[in-house]
Amino acid sequence: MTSIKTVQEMKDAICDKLKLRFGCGVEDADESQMLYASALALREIMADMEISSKRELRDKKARQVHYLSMEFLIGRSLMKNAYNLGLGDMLTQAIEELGFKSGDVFEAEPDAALGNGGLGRLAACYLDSMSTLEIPATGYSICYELGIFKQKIVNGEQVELPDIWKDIGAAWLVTKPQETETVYFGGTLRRFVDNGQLHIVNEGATEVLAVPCDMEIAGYNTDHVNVLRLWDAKSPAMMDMALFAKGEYLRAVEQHAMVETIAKVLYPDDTHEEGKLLRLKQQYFFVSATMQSIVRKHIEQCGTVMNFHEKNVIQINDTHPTLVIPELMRIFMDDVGLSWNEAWEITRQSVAYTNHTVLSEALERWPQSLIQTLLPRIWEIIDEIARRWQRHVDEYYHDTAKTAEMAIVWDGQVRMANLCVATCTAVNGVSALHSEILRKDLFKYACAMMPEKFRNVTNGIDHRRWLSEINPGLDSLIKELTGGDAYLMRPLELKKLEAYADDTAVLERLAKIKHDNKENLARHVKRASNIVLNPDAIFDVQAKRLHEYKRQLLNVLHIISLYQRIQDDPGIRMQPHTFLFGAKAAPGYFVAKRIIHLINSLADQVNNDPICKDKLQVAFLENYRVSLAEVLMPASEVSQQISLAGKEASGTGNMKFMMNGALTVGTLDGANVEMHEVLGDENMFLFGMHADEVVRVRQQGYMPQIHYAQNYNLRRVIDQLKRGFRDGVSYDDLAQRLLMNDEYMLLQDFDAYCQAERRVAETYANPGKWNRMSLLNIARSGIFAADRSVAEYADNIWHVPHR
Ligand code: 26V
Repeated sequence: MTSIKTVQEMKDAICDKLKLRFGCGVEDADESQMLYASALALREIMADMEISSKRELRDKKARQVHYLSMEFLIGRSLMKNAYNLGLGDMLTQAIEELGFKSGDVFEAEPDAALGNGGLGRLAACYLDSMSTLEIPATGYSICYELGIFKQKIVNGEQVELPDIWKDIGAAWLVTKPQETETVYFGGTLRRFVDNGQLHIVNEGATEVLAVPCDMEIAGYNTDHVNVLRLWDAKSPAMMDMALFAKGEYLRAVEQHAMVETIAKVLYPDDTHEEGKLLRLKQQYFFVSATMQSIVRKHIEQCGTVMNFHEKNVIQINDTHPTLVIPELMRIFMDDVGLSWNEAWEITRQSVAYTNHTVLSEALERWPQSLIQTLLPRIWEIIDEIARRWQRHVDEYYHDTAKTAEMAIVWDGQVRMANLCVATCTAVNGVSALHSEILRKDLFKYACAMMPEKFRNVTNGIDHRRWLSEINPGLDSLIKELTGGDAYLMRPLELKKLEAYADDTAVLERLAKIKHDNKENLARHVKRASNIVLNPDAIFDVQAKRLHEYKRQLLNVLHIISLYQRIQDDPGIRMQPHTFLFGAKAAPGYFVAKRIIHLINSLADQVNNDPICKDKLQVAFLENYRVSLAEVLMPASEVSQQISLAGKEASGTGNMKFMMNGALTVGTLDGANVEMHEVLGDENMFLFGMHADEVVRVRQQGYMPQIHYAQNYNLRRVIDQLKRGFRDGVSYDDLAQRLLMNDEYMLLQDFDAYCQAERRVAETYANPGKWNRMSLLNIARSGIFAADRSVAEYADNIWHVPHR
């Protein structure tokens, strides 16, 4: 087995790769080439480990997990892989000794940003835990040429630029053309009987080649390596010289171009998005390639598919990969020759579904006509599943309203969530509250019929990345106080920190670490955007996708009211307060983009008003992404988790902030509820309506204008929105939206929110108290480690053993 044991060996390995890949010596290499060569050096080790992990799986014939997700928000991998292999320090030293600043080399790595936000980052954290817990698992997605767009702020507004990552990012990918699959779109079905057997063939379909590009995922402190398989789309026409020879050059090129758009770009999450043909093509493309590949390997191993469900479990990450269900049925019936009932039993027992949102506009529905033409055979199978399901529901309830609500095909639409719920062995939400809402509300009738299916697995984060790797100061303090690095494998060890809750020396060290991290962020922001942050101000942060339900606008309303208070009394003594935002808006989500513009207008006003000096500052951090979060989390002191209760399925940013010692201002929503359970009222700043109150207030007829009429401060803030700020842009549209509709009830929670922010400022004025709370947040964050979540999936849903 290849191994690197000394700094010298690491340097040799890097120089070797520089020579092979770029034909240059270290004296001629730049940072990107050093990065690439370092990646190749690590990959050589991981490749050996991948091969032996596969060998072991084959020998043991163990059950495997297949995690299907349209998104994996990986971020950077060089430091992460080095860390997991135990080579972090050695790599850093080798790079330095070769004459480079290691920081510059690590920063040269582009984020692999194949995801939008929480759902994709969760999948990436789970890959790490699955490898670390030595679970045989594979992730599957699309090898998008362009990840989530790069955000530029121009005159206060978001502008999207393409995210070209593969030139360098490809260092982590190994293409395996010998494992190419073919995916078929369109065509017409023809049935014929041969030897007494009914056969179905699809004639005239468009063929797309799916070529796997594998990324190795090393676990921490283990030789176990799993793989993330990203499918690239290639046109067979390009390879089929016959078409060219027949003078069909243009058709060949046209088809080639059409096919290769499939893996071109990641769809930005837009909850209002119409069912787009290209998105459906992407979904079926990666699902079909994945299932063909899994079944093929299974048959090679076992010679039969009758035990498929015993050896494989397929996790459906949100409804995006739902077509696995009809695709598996198709393969079992049409390719293998099983009967419907046989195929159904095996399929049903192989699939599990995780729901990540209750927003009704985000629940996927596809026009029946689209599926019919694009995927004729898949449509037949869905239609049959839907018919059987409907009969079953009818016999159970004898209630047409319920049948309608639970239907898979209804009103010319295919409802993907209902297809998952009807079929899967397990359905889970991602926090206790969210799972409860699935059981009591979204899927209530299905749950009453099949309560045993419904589970909860509260989300978790990779604490090795999100604490140990990115916050080295805190990491060493924890290791010192808890007596070693046990917490890296057993995150609940963090609890030991509680013993120091009243140790002033420890609390002061904690404060010093935070301050250093704030200075580090300030340097970073200065370099990236030329904004000067005051490291002595409270760093109060809201970083997440921009969505109205997450209520960034509520944060803005409060900042405006603070600003007005300073205008009323410029001599006011207050703790300097810096509000930081990071957020991308879906390019088609107009209101979200207006809110970004507003934040920038407000920042421009406040930061240029001399009365705000050393009091108030607002900064919008451009292009929020994994690698920016890695600098931001360790530097944050206040974490804004202020969604309308009942809307945020879980949140995972909330966990990253908590683990790095930030205190949460939050509603009782998503995983905040479970944070509150371990922290108590005294260690976070809760405010606002609870989920059931939200329902009640809505039923009673919510009238936002009443708050406007009755609350002077609020009225002043909203009037300011209408007038706008010194850049002359009016935000009357946003003001009207709040007054007329206020779907997410900002005005209802405004007062409670301002009070919570007041408690934040008061508490911050007492550093002893603040630092104690901060320490307790870190100490009690262990349950939010992804290792815990993945172990729960393994025990309760996948039924696979783990470390
Ligand atoms: C919807 C769409 C619609 C069409 C275009 C592309 C696209 C991509 C994603 C989505 C839905 C995203 C759902 C989601 O990200 N949910 C988040 O999942 C996190 C992990 O469980 C959770 O912590 C967040 O609360 C939840 O919002």
